[in-house]
Amino acid sequence: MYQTELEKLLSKLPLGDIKYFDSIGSTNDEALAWAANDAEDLSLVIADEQTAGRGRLDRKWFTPPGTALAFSLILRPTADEKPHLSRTVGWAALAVADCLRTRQLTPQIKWPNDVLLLGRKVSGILVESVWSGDEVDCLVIGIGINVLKGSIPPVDDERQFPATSLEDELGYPPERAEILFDVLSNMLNLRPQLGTDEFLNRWSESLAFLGQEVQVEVGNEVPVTGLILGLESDGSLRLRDGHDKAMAVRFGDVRLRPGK
Ligand code: BT5
Repeated sequence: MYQTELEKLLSKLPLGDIKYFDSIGSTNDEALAWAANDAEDLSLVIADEQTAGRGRLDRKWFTPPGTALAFSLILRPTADEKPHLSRTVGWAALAVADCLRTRQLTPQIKWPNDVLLLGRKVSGILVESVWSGDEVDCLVIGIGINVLKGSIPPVDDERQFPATSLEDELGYPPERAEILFDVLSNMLNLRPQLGTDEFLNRWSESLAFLGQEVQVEVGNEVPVTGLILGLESDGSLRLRDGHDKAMAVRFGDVRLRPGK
């Protein structure tokens, strides 16, 4: 039923091939293998359930059946897009945020890869690359969205940040297929803007805790406290520390929390 509805809606978009699974380990793993093989640009892997959904650094991403969106879009970047690939996570986050805005919600992007509603995580993004020598050949853009209440992980899980679902925030259960359609259309529409200043500004303006103090933990280093100033051109986070010194935090093993 879900698959038929999805296929009908998605046939209206100029995507590559689509693989649908009732249950899978991780849509990103499937998409990475497909991308390394012969997947065409904008091919898509969608699953109703993930049994080994992944976040960054192999953290778990919870995707129980019948409740969430879990999908991975394969991007074969053009030569023009290759200099801007560090902005990909922002591209996906803005596409999710724009979809939620059209439903009268107020999303914020917790840099680098979470979308929040009223301070709770509703969506997570995991971008992974397939290399050819020292060049990125393909990107896999994995997006998980908590649509119905049942998609929220149990509190005793390894959850590090409060979570919510669209159903909780809207007060009614939205159609998963429609949310997926909107996020993918937004991605297609935003794609030509990836390298523009306008794109970077829109991403910056959507940041959670903009102008506020946050604690940033990189790897196992001592957390740094700073004020979020915005984004660097490559999508790194621009902060000002307690000594008025500006600094940039690059992607990687970064955890961000509101300051005290
Ligand atoms: C992320 O990692 O937020 C990236 C999640 C990407 C998931 C998609 S689903 C489709 C594709 N296939 C995959 O296998 N992955 C991608 P990170 O920032 O590391 O956050 C992971 C943390 O989020 C976990 O350690 C938990 O604390 C929390 N978490 C797990 N499941 C959650 C959920 N459904 N909602 C909110 N938080 C969750």
